[in-house]
Formats: sequence, C-alpha cells, structure tokens
Amino acid sequence: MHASILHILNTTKTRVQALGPQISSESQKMGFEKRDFISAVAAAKADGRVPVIAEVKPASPGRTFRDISPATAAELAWEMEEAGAVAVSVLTEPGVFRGSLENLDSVRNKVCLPVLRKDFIIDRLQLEEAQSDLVLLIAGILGGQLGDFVELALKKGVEPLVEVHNRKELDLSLETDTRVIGINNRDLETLEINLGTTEELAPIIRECDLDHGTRHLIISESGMNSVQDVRRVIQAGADAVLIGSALMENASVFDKTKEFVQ
Ligand code: IGP
Repeated sequence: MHASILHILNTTKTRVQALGPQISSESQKMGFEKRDFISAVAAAKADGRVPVIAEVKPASPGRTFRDISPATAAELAWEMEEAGAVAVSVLTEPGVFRGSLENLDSVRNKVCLPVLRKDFIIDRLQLEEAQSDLVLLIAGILGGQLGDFVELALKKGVEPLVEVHNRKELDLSLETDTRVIGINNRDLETLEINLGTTEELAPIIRECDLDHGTRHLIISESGMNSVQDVRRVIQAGADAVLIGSALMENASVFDKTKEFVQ
C-alpha cells in the first residue's frame, strides 16, 4: 500500500472506534428508497449514452482540486445529472480526499441518480453511518473479509461495488455475490495509472460469466482523461466508467461530463 493509503486506513480506524454510540440503524432506514444502479446502466446503454459515473472529489493524494461544501457538491452533482451521467460517486473520506458524509447526503437529496459512497470501508459500523445506493468495497483492503462485507451490504439493500486491481483480487471478488466489479486502473501501491489493467481483467470476468451463467457489471475506474481513453476501456469490455479528476479539473463539470457521455 502507498503511504497515503496506509495513513487513510489508520485515521479511518481511529474515527470508526469513536463511532459506535452515535449510530442508530433503525432511524437511518426511514424514508430511504434505493435507486437501482444496474437498471440505470441498462437504460443509458439503451439510449446510446456511455454510462459515466461522475465523481465529486475535492482532493486526492498529492492533489487538491477544489473546496467542496455540501452546497457545492449538490451543484456539481446536478450538472453531472443534467449532462447525462448514470450515477454520482461522492468521496466521503475526510482526510486525504477531503470528502464528507454531508456532501453525500446533500448530493443524494439534490439528484435522482444512484449515489455511490466512495470511502475506505474497513468496519461494518461504516455501513450503518450513511445512506447510499452503492458502496465501494476494496478487495485489496478487505481481503478475506470481502465476502462478508458484500453480504452485509446486500442485506442492507446497498449495492456493493467491489474494487479490484489484479488477478488475485479479481478471483477473490468472483467468489462473492457481488454483481458489480470495479477495475481500478490505479495501483494502490504506486498510485500509477495503467488502462491496460481493464484490458487484462475485463475479459477474465466475461469468461467467468460465460462459464457460470452470471452477468457482472464491469466498471473501469480511474485515469481516464479523454473520450479515447473511455472508448479504449469500453472496447475492452467495461459496461461503465468512473471518472473524477478530469471532471474536477475542468472549469465546466457539465461540459466535461457531457463530452464523456456523448
Ligand atoms: C476516479 P480519477 O483518476 O478519474 O480521478 O479516478 C476514481 O476511480 C478514484 O477516485 C478512486 C478512488 C478509489 C478514490 C478509485 N478507487 C478508492 C478513493 C478510494
């Protein structure tokens, strides 16, 4: 793991330890109607849009994009929705990524799209502390606990998006009941990008689907800056793409999202 990721895991652990008494899962459930990501992707494909999960990300290791208050997050998400994005991803990790649960709530109240919680989930209490339609589960962090977290999310009615970066993590994820697999083109040890990761792993998922009569949704994540990049990973077999930095860097999130959606 890269030093910044190890730092996040440590601070997350400390934060989660303080969490217990605040959580009330019963009150959380009230009025929450899950938005279906899988059919949103199918609908986008049916009307010829590239399924783009657009990410609200204030910062990433070594980079700051913009200050994002809950009001700003809602505005950005609205631009993403107007431009045809299929879902919105919201960073909630408060340290290195400068995200917040308030941004997540604010986005979900503003738009009708499914919302993904992007964080470093290491404890089941984190699944109680917020409401989202999808939750990121990172295979390289959860290891042998991955299957349990997938079950827990499914039981709560939250769609797990299991993130993998190599063959070993992919094999682990294929043993779980997840329907959505994210192939992260960024290596969490070096933070380097290689879109070839999607080209290597997507065909393995497709082959496994053929053998087992399953149908996973494949999300290619990270490092896409151009329409060509997006075409490349879709060509490799991705059903959807997850894009953050390229949108956050652009003066117009609407225009840039639209460019990717086409
Ligand atoms: C977006 P990019 O390169 O477009 O900003 O990447 C997203 O994939 C990235 O933010 C991400 C991430 C993560 C962030 C992928 N996996 C895990 C935090 C935690």
